[in-house]
Amino acid sequence: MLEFPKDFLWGAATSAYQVEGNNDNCDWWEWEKRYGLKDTSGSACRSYELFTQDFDIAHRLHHNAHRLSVEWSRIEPQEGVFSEEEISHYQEVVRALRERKIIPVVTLHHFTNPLWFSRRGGWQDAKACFYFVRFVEKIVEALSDQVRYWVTINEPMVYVYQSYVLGLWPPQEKSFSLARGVTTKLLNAHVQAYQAIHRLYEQKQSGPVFVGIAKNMQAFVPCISTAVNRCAAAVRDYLYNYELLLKIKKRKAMDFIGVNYYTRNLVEVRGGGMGHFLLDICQEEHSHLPRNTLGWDIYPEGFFQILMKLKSFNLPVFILENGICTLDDAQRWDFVLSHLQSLHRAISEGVPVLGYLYWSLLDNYEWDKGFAPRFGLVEVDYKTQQRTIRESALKFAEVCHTGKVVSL
Ligand code: IFM
Repeated sequence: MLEFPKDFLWGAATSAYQVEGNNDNCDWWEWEKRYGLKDTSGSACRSYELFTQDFDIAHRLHHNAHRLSVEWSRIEPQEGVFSEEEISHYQEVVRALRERKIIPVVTLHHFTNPLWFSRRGGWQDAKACFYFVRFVEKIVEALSDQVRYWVTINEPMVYVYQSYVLGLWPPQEKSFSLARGVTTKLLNAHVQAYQAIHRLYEQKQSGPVFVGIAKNMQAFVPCISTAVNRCAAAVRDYLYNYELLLKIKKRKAMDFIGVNYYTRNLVEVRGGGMGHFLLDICQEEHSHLPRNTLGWDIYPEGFFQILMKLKSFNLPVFILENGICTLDDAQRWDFVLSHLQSLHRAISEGVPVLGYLYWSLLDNYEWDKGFAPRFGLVEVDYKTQQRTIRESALKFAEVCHTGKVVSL
């Protein structure tokens, strides 16, 4: 048996837009309709109302931590106007977790922006950081006596890639220079939010606080091992996985590194020029790895490699997301087990890890992919909102309870 550290944090993650439902005052709500998506988020999992039921399930599954996000567009529905009612709602939500002895891990930005903010230019606006930090101060102040773990921004590079490189997600821009500008804004927003949160806790003498960012990390593997593919894989690994983290570390603005890991990227440069070098992936069927229902390779080895490279940061690592969408629940359990084995291997080789949160507690709204991908430990019937605990959830519950998994 492989044994995890005694005070390890075990649980699952969600985000407001994907589970709450009816977040009708943000850019995604408007965009998903304008874009004509087959599935719009609608009432999603109705967790805005059903959160106590969801947390009862997490409690029964022996989770001792839970990651959720607060929805900026609810809290600040108009520029500079804060809703006391919504702030109380989130106070109630984190209280509900604590009453169940579940440690809340709260994300402040998870892809969505208030409509007023996006209409001003969103993350391109010169005052973007100012607006974000003002919101952060307001909500952190309200939750500081109940929350110790904060995640400033979820997957900044994914946001930039989807919204400013691919031009798929709102605001659907396609420009390397905008992408660079927004990346810098997100970096500054993180640093300023980090400083604001620490300042607040010091002023209130609210005890220790831990602030990090949720970094999506991918293994970059050359497909055919040519010099150009190897070189592109190394460059992408640095730019995508580490550059931002190194900058944050340099500015001393991170108490832990939040890692979201799912898959690998099979690098195959198919033409000349920077675009090909940075973005091309294998288009043939060269990968023989099993995949999730979105076609992502399942590659637990990459998880280990990435964690090992984080060792040099000398900071605790917190796995904030790791999961699979699949219609085969046995495959879900294989995924979790193999990734936990990789994680344990990294821990035993000296990587300090605080905890592991599976993505996701519930099936939920997978952005432009709609409701079809099933990531949940718990199945959601979107017609009745009935929750059904999957077999994999029970197996994971045993791990959360004992802190042990079978060895390879
Ligand atoms: O659903 C997303 C989540 O919002 C961010 N990380 C990846 C998940 C699966 O795609």
